[in-house]
Amino acid sequence: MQLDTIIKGGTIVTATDRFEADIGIEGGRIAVLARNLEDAPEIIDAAGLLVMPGGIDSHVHLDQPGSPGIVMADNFETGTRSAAIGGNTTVLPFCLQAKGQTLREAITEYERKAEGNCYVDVAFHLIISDPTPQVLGQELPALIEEGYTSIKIFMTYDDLVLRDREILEVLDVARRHGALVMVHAEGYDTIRFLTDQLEREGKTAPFFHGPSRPVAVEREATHRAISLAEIVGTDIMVVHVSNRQAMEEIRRAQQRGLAIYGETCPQYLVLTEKDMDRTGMEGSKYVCSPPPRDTDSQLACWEGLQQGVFEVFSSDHCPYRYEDEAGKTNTKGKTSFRYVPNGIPGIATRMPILFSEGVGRGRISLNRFVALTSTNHAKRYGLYPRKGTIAVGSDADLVLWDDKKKVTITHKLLQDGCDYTPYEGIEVTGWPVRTIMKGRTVMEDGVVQKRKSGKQLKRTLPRTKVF
Ligand code: DUC
Ligand code: ZN
Ligand code: ZN
Ligand code: ZN
Repeated sequence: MQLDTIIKGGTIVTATDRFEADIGIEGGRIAVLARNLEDAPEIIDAAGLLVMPGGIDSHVHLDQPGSPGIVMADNFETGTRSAAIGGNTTVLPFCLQAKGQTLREAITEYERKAEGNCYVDVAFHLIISDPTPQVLGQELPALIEEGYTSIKIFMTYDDLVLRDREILEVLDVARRHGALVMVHAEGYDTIRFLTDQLEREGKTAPFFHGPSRPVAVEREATHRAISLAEIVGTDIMVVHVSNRQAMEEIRRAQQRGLAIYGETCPQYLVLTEKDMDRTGMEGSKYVCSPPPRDTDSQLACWEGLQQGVFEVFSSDHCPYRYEDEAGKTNTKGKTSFRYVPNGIPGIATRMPILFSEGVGRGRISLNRFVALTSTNHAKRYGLYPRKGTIAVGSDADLVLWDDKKKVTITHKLLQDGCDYTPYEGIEVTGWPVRTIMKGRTVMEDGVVQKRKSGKQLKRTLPRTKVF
């Protein structure tokens, strides 16, 4: 066996193990795990570093159009570059079906945008906004068979919301063909009612984004989504869970034996509603949906991560520039939170924040960190064992992690297309110092290589049991 690369002297950490070994790489895959490997053209010294599966971020938005005039700050090039900075080797963005569009048209559009522009591997979820009989009866079943095995649906937003009947129809197709439905659980009518009421009272600052979609709005929709899934008899992933009451809905469903999965994100661990309470439009830098809540909600999200209610930790990277006509401060001449696009960047900061706040503070183990940032994403979304682990035969997608390195997060470090980070000034201990994809270095010490060798991945059905 002629190895191409050896990663030498590191401590390998997977979702289940921790051991000292060298990694021999051949043809982009892991060929051997053993002590004292020698003889390869490239030898990477990992002494004193943790060697973990490259991060998989299964919830990111790249180059997705917002409402008219609003432009997403990252395309596939800048978004995947920032992903590599943060130790990721695979991301799962969304392919958004616009109303009136076929799914196939949407896929063609997004795959064209991604082709040749990605620093890391990419696999698309579908967003269904227009579940016509043609989409549900023909397109979707065929696409699931092709490897588009996860679909996001929304219970809110003018352009995206599905009625319960439509949700049931999508869930039923997913059940019959084995796909996984990801649900944005916030109730449309209540948000509209509260938004109108707040505006009438002159409460239009970014802070009021929170009160326009309180915990009860998310809890109610979570409960309803779970009930609809139970009625149809299918699995769902409740994404971006922000608080205790929604988390408890998922926990109760799991305790009743339902296959309901949960995801939470960095913003729900380290931001609160107070971050939106700043002068002028400054608070809009923290506007995302669901909104950051309070410190008990943060505690609940930690509990969910610790206890397995949440099986994946994603960024929900959804970047809009702050100082830009096309971004956060474009309020169409009016100053209301209603016009602030919902979403914040976080593709590079996801792993460092969870590592520092989670592993560093003894809230989660190193193995759980790997499961939450990589392995469980691969299993749930049909990429395992090619992705998400360190094993012979798997892609050599790795992150070399300096667990002692102290970094103060600043936007400049992240190399995304946005103009700020909501995590500015946060100090973390532990940082990715090298990202390796299919055996080749993509990022070293904050420098991203020129080569954009990320590919679009085909996926299998997400049937693997994660725990
Ligand atoms: N949902 C997301 O998943 N991302 C950003 C905005 C939203 O509502
Ligand atoms: Zn969402
Ligand atoms: Zn309930
Ligand atoms: Zn999202």
